[in-house]
Amino acid sequence: MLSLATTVTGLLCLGTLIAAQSPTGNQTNTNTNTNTITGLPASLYVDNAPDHLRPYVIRQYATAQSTVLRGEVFRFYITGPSSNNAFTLVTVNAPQNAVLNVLPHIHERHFENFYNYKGRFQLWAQGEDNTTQETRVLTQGDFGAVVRNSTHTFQMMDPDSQMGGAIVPGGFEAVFFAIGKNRSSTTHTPYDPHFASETYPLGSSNSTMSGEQSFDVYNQPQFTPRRDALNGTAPANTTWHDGPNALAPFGQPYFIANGFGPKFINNETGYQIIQPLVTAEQSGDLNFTTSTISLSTTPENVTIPTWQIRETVALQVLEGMLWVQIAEYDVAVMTVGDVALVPGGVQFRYWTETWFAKMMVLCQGSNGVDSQLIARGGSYDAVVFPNEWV
Ligand SMILES: [Cu+2]
Repeated sequence: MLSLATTVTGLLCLGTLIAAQSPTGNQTNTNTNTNTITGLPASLYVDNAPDHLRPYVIRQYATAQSTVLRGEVFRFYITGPSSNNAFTLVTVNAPQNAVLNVLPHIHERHFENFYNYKGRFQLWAQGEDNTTQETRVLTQGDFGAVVRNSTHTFQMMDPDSQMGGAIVPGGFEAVFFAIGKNRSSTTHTPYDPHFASETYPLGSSNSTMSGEQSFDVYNQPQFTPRRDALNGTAPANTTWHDGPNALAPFGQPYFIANGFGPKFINNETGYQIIQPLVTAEQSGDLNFTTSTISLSTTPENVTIPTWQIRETVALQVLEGMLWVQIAEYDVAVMTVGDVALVPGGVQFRYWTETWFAKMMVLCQGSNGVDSQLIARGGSYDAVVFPNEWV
């Protein structure tokens, strides 16, 4: 149903734009049709991230420049070119793995976010200056921030796992294009099932990020991942799914279990619960924020607000469905995993008509959707909104 609706919407947009074009190339816009999208491509929907900054919506499991590396399928919903280097948004689908999925390594210039969309994976991170080596088993909604100069690695643990998140600044996908294999799939299956029965020894030729220093990958062969996690965490004195997690000071890696991080509520237009994962403090000079936002429906008689933010914003649906209207495009109805990218300065609105929806917001700069909602909201101590409207 959804893909049919998408196709129909795409065709209607195309028809509108073609009808509006003047055969003489006259630049004067005398067309009063409000559906005309001046200077923007006819369709909002893409199957691969565009090669330049523009508004777009890309569906979960779209081609998204799919790349295979060691049995993992990487999809790049947002790339350096599609975000003007603001950020890359990648997901990884892979089978359970008996060994590490990647050699331990460091990025000197890139901040790598690890979000668990489903299943389980284990993440290791150790900050600069030989701070303690930390590891966590991440389940759905858990988050790990691998700041620059942290040694890190990961291992997929469940057959139906999906890992991913933002890498800042944008453009890091280049290393995967260089060393991975271009993938095509007629069915768009999350990953190829035969990957599950194959083995991918670490360090085999053309299978790891070994020696890819020009791409900001510095292997750390001396790093031995600790295997002493108990209840999904090590060292033993760490809080994981049994108490609150704070965002770390600038420069340190950290982990936030789903629902155990800081929470804020904004009730200007229905309820929105904002759970920051990275704020301006943690991103520093990289200057980005990312949060999850849990949304109620919009009460009757409340006008859905129009946003216009100076810098680029991306929304990805995590639960329920999201309605997004960008520039003069028709409303996009988005479901789990779908991504919308809105360049700075472009007007947009979002809302949900499902009773509970959750999305990830990714904002360039320090005044994005999440920061503004928090500034106009208040602290909150729950992951769900109240029983009654205010
Ligand atoms: Cu990395």
